[in-house]
Amino acid sequence: MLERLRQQFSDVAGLTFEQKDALIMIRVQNALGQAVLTTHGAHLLSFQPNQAGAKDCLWVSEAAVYDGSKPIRGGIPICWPWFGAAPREGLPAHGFVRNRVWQLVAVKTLAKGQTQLTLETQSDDATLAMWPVPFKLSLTIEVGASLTMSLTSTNLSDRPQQITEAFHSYFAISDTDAMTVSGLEGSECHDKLMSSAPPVTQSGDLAIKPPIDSVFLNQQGEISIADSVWQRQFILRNQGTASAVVWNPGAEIVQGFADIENDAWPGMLCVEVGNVLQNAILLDSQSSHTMSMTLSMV
Ligand code: TA6
Repeated sequence: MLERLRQQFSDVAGLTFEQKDALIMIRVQNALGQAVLTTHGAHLLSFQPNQAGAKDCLWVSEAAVYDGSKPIRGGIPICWPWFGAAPREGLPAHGFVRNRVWQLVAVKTLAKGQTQLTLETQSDDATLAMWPVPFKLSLTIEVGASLTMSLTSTNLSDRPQQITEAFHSYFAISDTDAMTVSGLEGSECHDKLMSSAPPVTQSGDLAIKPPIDSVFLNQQGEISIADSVWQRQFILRNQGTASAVVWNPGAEIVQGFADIENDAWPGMLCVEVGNVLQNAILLDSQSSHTMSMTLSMV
């Protein structure tokens, strides 16, 4: 597989492949930025614009597992065709595509120097046993001074199908105390840690006080994630999404995660965008839907 990929894409500058435990890692380097992803889950693990002194935008756990048995903890996992708890017992949370090997089908250099990669996965006997819907999923990732990810879902069945989905991004941060998230104002906040509480309308910016696990429905406009210590801000510009999720487990809940060190939670913050809960997408038969996110760092 590694050799086949090296040969297939030998003409693309700045693209290298390597093995990490059971997974194939793809490293992208161009004049504008750099990134690392793996075919396991089409999971992006690292993104850094080529700015002087820039640190990685993404956090990956020191205790992450690369043996292919479970999704990697950190980076940008793709949750699909459901977000959160599975529709029935025995199925994985956040869907199954983050734990499948995707195919890298195309890589090209765009006119302004970004590298664009396309990965795909589709239904097979294993997915149909979990979710009886024929589908195709295509992800394009553009690595430049900013990062753009676009996920296109196609319903190949003969009837409408509902999906929920998210880019479950883990951002690298100085400390949760230093973080403020803006752009959620006016959205409908569901606090998953107080599931009996009615939703409230979000007012103003969100200061991060872990634990936090909140879903913001009907979110519109760009989201900014400001780090007052590292003095940087992530800007998320989204299309085809109506929901955002903010998550950090904090000191107690983190102890339930075998793949996060107990003291690592202050260094990461998940700000996810997608279509979840009542913002689910209803895909007509033989039709497609695309959600995209552009991440810039200022
Ligand atoms: O997006 C927040 C969340 O759904 C939390 O409830 C939390 O459990 C987290 O994702 C991690 O989920 P995972 O399935 O990756 O362990």
